[in-house]
Amino acid sequence: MKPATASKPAETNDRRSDKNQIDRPQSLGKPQMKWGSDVVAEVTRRLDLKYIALVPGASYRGFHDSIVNYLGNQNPQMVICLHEEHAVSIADGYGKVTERPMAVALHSNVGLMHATMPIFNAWCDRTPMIIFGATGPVDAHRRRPWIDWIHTSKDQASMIRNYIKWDDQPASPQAAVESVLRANQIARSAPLGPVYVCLDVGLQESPLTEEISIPDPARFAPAPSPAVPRTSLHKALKAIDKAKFPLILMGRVSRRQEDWDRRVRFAEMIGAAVLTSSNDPSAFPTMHPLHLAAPCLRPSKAATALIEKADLIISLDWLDLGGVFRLALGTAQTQEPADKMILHCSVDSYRTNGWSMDHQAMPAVDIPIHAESDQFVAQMLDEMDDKKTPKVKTRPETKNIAHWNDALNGKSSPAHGKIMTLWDMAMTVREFAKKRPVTFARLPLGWPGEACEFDSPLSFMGNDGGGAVGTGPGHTIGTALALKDSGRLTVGVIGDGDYLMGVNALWTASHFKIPVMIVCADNRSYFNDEMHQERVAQMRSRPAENRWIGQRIDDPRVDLVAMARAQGFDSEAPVSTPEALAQALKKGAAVVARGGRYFIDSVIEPGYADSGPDQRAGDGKKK
Ligand SMILES: Cc1ncc(C[n+]2csc(CCOP(=O)(O)OP(=O)(O)O)c2C)c(N)n1
Ligand SMILES: [Mg+2]
Repeated sequence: MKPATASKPAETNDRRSDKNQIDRPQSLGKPQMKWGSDVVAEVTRRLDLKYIALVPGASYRGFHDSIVNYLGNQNPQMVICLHEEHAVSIADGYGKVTERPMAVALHSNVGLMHATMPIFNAWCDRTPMIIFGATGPVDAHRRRPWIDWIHTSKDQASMIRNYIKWDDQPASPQAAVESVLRANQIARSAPLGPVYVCLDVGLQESPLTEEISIPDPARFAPAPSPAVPRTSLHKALKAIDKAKFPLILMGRVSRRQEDWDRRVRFAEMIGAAVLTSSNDPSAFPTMHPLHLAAPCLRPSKAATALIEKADLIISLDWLDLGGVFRLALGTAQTQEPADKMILHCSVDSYRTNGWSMDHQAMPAVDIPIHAESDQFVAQMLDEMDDKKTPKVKTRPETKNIAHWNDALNGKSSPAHGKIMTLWDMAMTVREFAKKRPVTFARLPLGWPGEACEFDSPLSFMGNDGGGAVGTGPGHTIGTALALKDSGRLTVGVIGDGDYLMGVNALWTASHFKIPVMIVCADNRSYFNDEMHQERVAQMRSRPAENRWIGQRIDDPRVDLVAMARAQGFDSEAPVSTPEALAQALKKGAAVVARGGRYFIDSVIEPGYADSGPDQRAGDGKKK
């Protein structure tokens, strides 16, 4: 936005009230492509990247000028952030919803250093993202004294190369065209992920000496996902026919409604039980009669029983298949693989490297499928349609198992009249979300799977793939940006530690008038780690009552509401009972429906819903 002047306040306010009129440049005339950075901006526009999240910096002042004064700050539009960590987290939240990259611009080495953690997180999330960085001038002769020298690093991408799919530092405007087109192609090829293009100041700030032609990006588009060989489809069909109790582990799948519908049809046609992960975005209707145990990350008792019973496991890119078998079946990792027929569908090995262990333990697999899960499901349905397989197959074994929701037996009502536990809070939120289309951008540690009533691929966007505290606010705002015209209510439920680490992401939501609600599970503690300290103390026969030291965030108590209000959010006093939380949620929904932003400080007893350590605290041993 142009700074307000005393003579024209009304005009400034009017401009600000139209969300498409935020931060509009003036007096552009008819901009011509004249500088190196204009070429990069032009290719970015043709790739239809709507936003570029950034914290400014002189290393990319040429590119910055090109976005404002050459592109008119539209397609992409700058999304200004108060920390590089938020810029990347917002792009991650946006990319998870849309499965399309958002652009990010990071200042030289120092901005990139601030951004490393959420870039790792985006890598683990398999989120597409095009990150522009800057350095130089690489030509030392052109460097300004001091500042240009400290902000020039050789091989800057080496800071993040282990957790991005590709990087480049083009040396000419012509090379930059190819570089950005390739960045787009790689980021959008499965498995999706972040890429980095570092722009030399010399390249950005040099005038063009010849006309640069920019080809049609459609001819540099990513190829469709690889198809499943027919022999593998036939093997899968045979295994399904033979199985008495097939179980589908629905892991990383697409956000598309038609893929969701196909997954439901597939499970129904083969009569398989279904499990989903509480860490990944929603993959299957959790209230469906075949979704037999509540979503979980570490297998719960009910999930373990299903895994034990299954004679065929169909893993749709389940995040940690080997780990799940180890936990549920007590098997030793590779040496003693699960004694079941296992089909595993994933393209993950296309991007696995030797630095990051996020590929997880290696499971033994009888029918490996090197394709994306939804491609596999679509081809399986085609095969079954061709064979005229009956539409719905009910297996007696599946029919006789109680649904997780029935098994709650009234436990879903929160206790009234006293300070909430996380369970009470979760049940109150579940009740609230039943009445409207809600997208949970995030859910906090220890959140019970029993509160996860999901009926759409956009019900839940999954948690931080990299276990990265501080990304919750940014993810929530990026999700809300992607969904702002969808009619869905975006809610980020996050821990107080996560909130406080990423809190100044909230300002960006206010500046861009992004409708969103943030609800903080405020236990005044890094509680997850209290559980770890308790466990260590117990293992060492030391006093577990000291577990809170170095973990509690309550002396002084941080005014979470004030921190939200200071950045333009509406909020009221903290709530600590289910009744007050229900009221606050209703009020917040009304504020957000009017295009506003609402924050709720939901005070809870320290503790998790199962009164045990969260998934991250586990030692992997079978209990
Ligand atoms: C960047 C980062 N720092 C530290 C940790 C270790 N850690 C894991 S969970 C956690 C506590 C998070 O606190 P909060 O969001 O309040 O959730 P709670 O544990 O209270 O449920 C911490 C510090 C981490 N995962 N990431
Ligand atoms: Mg906490």
